[in-house]
Amino acid sequence: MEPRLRLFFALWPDSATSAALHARARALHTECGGRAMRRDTIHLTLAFLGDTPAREVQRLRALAAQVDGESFALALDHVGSWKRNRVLWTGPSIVPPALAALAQDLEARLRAAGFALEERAFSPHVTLVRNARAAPAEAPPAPLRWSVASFVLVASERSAAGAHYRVIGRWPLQQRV
Ligand code: 2AM
Repeated sequence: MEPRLRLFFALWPDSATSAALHARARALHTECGGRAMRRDTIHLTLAFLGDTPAREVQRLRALAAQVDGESFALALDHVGSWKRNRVLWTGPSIVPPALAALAQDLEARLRAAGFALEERAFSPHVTLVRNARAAPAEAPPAPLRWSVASFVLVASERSAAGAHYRVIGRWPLQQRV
């Protein structure tokens, strides 16, 4: 059988940002129960491809290298919860134009290359807790600033310890002058 991978494009936090996001996840877990994301799994998804033949990675790499995105600062100043799947997440209250443009460019290139994507609108979020028992307090969180200078292609692998995310490609975003 042809090998397959579960793939998605994402923003991957640097070490200081992932530590701060993980601290936020632990605080939410203390408040609302559920299961905090492990530090090494915390990310923001740009485009979810799902189950894909492994041979497509080469084409995905070529496509990602064509993306002409700009670096940006992301202010993670909002915490939200989704009742339907009991996810607690953090995200920006204002989506930076460079992030919207990056997600849009990537999506357009993926669709043009024949990759099937879901129709739902891009809603940038970092999942912090799953299976939460309650919604978090309304209080705004301490501001967390993430300097985004690259995006990645990730393979999601399952093991006894849970999901493991392997970064299989990284592309820089242009520094604005
Ligand atoms: P989530 O954090 O809201 O669950 C890997 O599964 C990543 O892809 C997660 O960040 C997940 O978002 C996102 N994703 C987007 N669409 C998905 C889908 N249809 N199935 C699974 N994960 C999806």
